[in-house]
Amino acid sequence: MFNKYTVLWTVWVLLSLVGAYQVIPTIEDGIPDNLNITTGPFVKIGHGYYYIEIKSTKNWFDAAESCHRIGAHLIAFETIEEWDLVNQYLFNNVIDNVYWTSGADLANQGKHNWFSTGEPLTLNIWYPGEPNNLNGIEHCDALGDRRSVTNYNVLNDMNCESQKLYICERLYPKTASIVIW
Ligand SMILES: [Ca+2]
Ligand SMILES: [Ca+2]
Repeated sequence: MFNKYTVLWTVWVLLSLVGAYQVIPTIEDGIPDNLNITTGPFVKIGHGYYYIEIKSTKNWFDAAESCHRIGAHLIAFETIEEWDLVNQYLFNNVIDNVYWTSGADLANQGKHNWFSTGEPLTLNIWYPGEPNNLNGIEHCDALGDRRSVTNYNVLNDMNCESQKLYICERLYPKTASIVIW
């Protein structure tokens, strides 16, 4: 009999607790501005976090592996806003060279996708006449080679084996929090 009341009392306490507090888990994109978290070596540009290698040149495959080693991928430009913001950042900081992106047509010749996301490269960010697969050996897409003042940089398919700098992009951080109400 005692055990029965103990069980009932325990259930009541648990129900009271559940009734008194609403526990609301939430997951949001990004990091709240009031949290002082160091995201280095990644720099925040717009909503994205990027690592720009400005010293060590590598072939495209090696560059991709280097990004993976720091929990990132070669950059993919999903929107023209991202393209503009990153290029403005490079321009403002006088980071002026040629950088591997994740763009490539290694899977299907002539069809350039962002290798890091699998999505097709649909933005009009190519230099006129590119991608041209020059000499039949250009399958990896590099950003750079500023050729006009209005367009900071351009995209060009190049030989994947050539040594270039590169830009990695970290998948958006998420903030998990629990609200107890
Ligand atoms: Ca991106
Ligand atoms: Ca080319």
